Amino acid sequence: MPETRRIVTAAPENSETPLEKVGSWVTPSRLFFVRNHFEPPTVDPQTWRLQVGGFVERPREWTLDELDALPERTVFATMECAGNGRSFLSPHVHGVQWGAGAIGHAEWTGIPLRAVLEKSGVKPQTKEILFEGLDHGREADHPELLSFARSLPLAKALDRETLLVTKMNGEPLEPIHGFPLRLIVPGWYGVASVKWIGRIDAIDHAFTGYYQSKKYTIQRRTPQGEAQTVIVGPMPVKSEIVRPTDGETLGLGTNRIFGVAWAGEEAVARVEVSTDGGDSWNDAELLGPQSAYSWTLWEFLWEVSEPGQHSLLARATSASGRVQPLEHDPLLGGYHIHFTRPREVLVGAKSRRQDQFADVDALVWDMNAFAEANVRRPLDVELELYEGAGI
Ligand SMILES: Nc1nc2c(c(=O)[nH]1)N[C@H]1C(S)=C(S)[C@@H](COP(=O)(O)O)O[C@H]1N2
Ligand SMILES: [Mo]
Repeated sequence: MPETRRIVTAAPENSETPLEKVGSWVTPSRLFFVRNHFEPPTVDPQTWRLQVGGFVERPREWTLDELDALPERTVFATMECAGNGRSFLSPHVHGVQWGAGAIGHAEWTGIPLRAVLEKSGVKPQTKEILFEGLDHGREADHPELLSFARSLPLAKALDRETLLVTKMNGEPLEPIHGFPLRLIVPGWYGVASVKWIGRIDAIDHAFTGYYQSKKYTIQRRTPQGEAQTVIVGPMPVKSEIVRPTDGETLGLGTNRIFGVAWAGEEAVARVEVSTDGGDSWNDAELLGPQSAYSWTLWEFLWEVSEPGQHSLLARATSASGRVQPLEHDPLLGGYHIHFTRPREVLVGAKSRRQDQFADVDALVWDMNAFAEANVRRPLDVELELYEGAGI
């Protein structure tokens, strides 16, 4: 059976990347998680138009062919849903009950949003750029018909790596991932990356639509100790142990602890692993590129000589020194769930299993492809292989 996404809700589809099967730096599109608030719209690319308006000198509409004629750019970026990991919270928080898999890393190709905005001439009073999807429906606490819409501050909208994407992993966008056109906001939680875009408007005020007022906001403590409401934006630093999985039985000898780590708009600088519930920490080895927006794969080879129960933890540090927290801050509610979550494993007296990480070739291939596409950055794409590791 080929791997598939793991369904969390069927209609509309909300589904997870089968994270424990990750064997490549780029997540295949068909395994890449899906987050839909409404049923995906069916879009006819022949009649589809992108409307650009609001505070611009030259409002206009674009056909797909006209957009395709503009210069392309490619960005590798990790996208995580802001509610990823919600099912691990205690007490329970309302919302889609994601496990760890509302995340993926892909190669996104399209037109810099900036290029399209420049063609229309953004007026000086513009504060934000607003994006509206073609999907709509109703929410339990919002009985009137609602479109999925989000805005970006002008500076992030004009960033050269904020793209209007037509291709994911080198192929035309799949309908469920936003065909024919979606936004990708590298380093930000997925909610910013509006799918099935129909309209873009330059606006002169802060947008307060449903998905950035009623939902997708967090509370933060100011330096003065006051709680402040903030719209979900850049992703914080986080790591995830991919293998072994919770409750897995390992063998004596060398066990590979393998995972991913990301830090939003920053690169990951360090991942540490604890095999004793947080009493002591060891540096993991970072595999392949460490660059802004992209997750970094890592491994730690754990020598175990005694059988027993172990609590495994991983924590990541970003390039600027931000460290993944050990606890979930309740002020964050059901978003920004990036605390270190223990994996409980049992080390048995024997049973050394073959290393399941058999697709290392694919991983190295991905990393080399990235290296070619990003020749400006120095890269270390070496990956060592170990025989007979425990997982
Ligand atoms: N139009 C539209 N865009 C959307 C959404 C949506 O429901 N409708 N969901 C957002 C959220 S919350 C996430 S996490 C990402 C998920 O993108 P994916 O389904 O391609 O993984 O899309 C974002 N863009
Ligand atoms: Mo999301």
